[in-house]
Amino acid sequence: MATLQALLFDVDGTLADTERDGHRPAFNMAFKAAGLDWHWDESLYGELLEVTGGKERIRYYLEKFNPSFSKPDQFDAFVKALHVSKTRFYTQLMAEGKIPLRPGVERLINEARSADMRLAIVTTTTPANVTALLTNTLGADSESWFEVIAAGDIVPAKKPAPDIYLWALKQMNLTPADAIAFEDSLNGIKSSAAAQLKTIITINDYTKEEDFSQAQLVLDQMGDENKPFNVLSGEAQGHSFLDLELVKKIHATM
Ligand code: XBP
Ligand code: MG
Repeated sequence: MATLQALLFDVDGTLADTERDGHRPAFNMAFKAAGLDWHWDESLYGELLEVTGGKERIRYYLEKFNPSFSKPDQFDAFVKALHVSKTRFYTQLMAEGKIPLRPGVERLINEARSADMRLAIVTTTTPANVTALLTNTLGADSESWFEVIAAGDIVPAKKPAPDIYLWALKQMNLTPADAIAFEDSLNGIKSSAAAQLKTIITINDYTKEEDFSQAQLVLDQMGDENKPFNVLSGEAQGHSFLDLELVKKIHATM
């Protein structure tokens, strides 16, 4: 059994509940600023999350939920510009500091750093969004804690394809057996599992009904000493919150 060397973190939904209160309002602000009457409410956004990537999600929305919209001639450029505007609104929202990290995230990252564990971010969101979340929650220099930030359009095939995880592992010169992934969604675990990574899931409101049968451990949150997690599947082996020792035990199970 390989020794655990690296923790690979998804961002949206895993580090923070950014989808409902960050990305969704930012999309709506961009639509309004562009003079579009589109509005993505919480329930519609849940359906749109089927597709990862903001530009891809806009296209999917038009195809499936707003097919009568007459596309402008330069449609690719139109989607790109709308998405640039959305990223601007999203990073502004993060700068306002309204979206905290989920329980236990900062504690686990700090513990992993103290133990010289290697860290990476593996996400489909735009790199500027990762910077905005990390710097406004963990501090100005926190991006440098992560050896690799695999994000956005680095690989053309976003999650659920394994490509972004495989890219990150390659950059770190690691095999899948050397690392473990942290995810919150079905698209996320499809990606990490297809990259042969063991995966710990922390669910959220958008993902709680999804199929996590490929996960080694499914929790409602990472939790803290005074805020125990609920175990939805897998073995917490006597632990009440996700610390590095439990992560190592999960990594070591067959
Ligand atoms: C989240 C995503 C992203 C964000 C939007 O994936 O699918 O597309 O919703 O970000 P993950 P962009 O959980 O893997 O981070 O608009 O920048 O694409
Ligand atoms: Mg996610």
